[in-house]
Amino acid sequence: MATNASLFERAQRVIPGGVNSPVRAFRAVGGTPRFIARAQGPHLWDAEGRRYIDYIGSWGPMILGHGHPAVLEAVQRAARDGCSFGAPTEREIELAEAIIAQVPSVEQVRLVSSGTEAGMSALRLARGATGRSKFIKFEGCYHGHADALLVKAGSGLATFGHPTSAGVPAEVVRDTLVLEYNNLEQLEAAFAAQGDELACVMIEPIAGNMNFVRASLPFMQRLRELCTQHGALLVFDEVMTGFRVALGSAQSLYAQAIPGFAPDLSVFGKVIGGGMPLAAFGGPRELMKHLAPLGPVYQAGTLSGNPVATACGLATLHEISKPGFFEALASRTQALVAGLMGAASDAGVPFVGDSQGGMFGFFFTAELPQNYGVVMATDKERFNRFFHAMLDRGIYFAPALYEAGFVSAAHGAEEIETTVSAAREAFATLR
Ligand code: KE4
Repeated sequence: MATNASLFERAQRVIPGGVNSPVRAFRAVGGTPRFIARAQGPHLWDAEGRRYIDYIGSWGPMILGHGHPAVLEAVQRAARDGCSFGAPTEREIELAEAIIAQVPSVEQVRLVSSGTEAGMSALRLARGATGRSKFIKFEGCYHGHADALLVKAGSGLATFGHPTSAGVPAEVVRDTLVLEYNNLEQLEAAFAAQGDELACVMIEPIAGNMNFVRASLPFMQRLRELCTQHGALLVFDEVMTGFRVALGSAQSLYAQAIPGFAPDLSVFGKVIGGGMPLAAFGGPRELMKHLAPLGPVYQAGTLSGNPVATACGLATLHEISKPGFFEALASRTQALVAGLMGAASDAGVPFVGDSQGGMFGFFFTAELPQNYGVVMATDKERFNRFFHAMLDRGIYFAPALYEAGFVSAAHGAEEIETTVSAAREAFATLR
């Protein structure tokens, strides 16, 4: 029987780093990645037959758990009718209608195949619609690997970014301004200096790419005001939070707290594809009309709106739209975080967590971090030891301290209890 180690060794011969996405290689936590053979409900099984409770859920999509019967049936039926046509289908209309039904700020959506493609296209649309090139993103937010978005803060305030990746020419990120998340002072200064030159501000409303950091209400309210005042578009990257933290996505939470709040463009992915390659970006007709074939902003894709992926996404959205779904998911996720915090407190280990809907995060520190710098200053050594102590006990958390975690509807009270009791043992080793 192949082992994780033998598969990893073989994979590295033919795939760079042995993985098709870097975070899967366990380089942040060390050790050998688990090669997954199959999954069902809240569980994964690796190549050695070892079972894990899965808190990654494919980095968000598997909100129903693995192998939901209604989703499987929809995917099998769709595949039998044809895997791809390169022509419009009714199901693309149905999925667009299902997304729009839950997100009042979106009147039209364009379906694509990945969050990167959706974020890249939303940026191009914002630039095309405003005729401006500059835009703001925040340190610690990830919007996919399009060149203009692979950028870190420049030195000092309101200076333009530097590429975070080789192969990205400096001129491509010359118009990308990177600010500190939740930093009102930097936001005010940046808009004062060049607000009228900004095409947009792109933000993860709850930043799941620095584990779990909420944008504060004062920050988000001021961001909305400044964008409106200067004619810059507010782009919500909800690839991770969309249909995950609430049925109406994160923007519905801000709209509850800030009357009339809405972003101008939204980016979705993960949950809306139910685990198949599907993402989307959308907004008011006034903005979406700039897109080809109507307008001059070009964007296209061979597999956009793929008939099997749309079937998977539709079946998923149908299930999560059922009454009580998010209340049950949120209480299960809250029970997990409360259980972990209680176990850490009993062991005297500085540990704090937060959650919204089916998304959670935790840090080895006393207070919830408000920005990337604080997240990266938390206790990495303890995180990595905890990760492996839990993995050894059959609990699979995200293999990096800057990643979020996800609970599915298939995680029952038993899985939460098993996880918390494993954590009690793991925290005891961290004293
Ligand atoms: P994809 O191109 O990976 O489908 O989506 C990019 C993306 C865009 N926006 C946000 C907020 C995202 O979280 C992502 C992708 N998330 C990562 C997890 N941190 C995917 C995991 C990976 O890169 O393998």
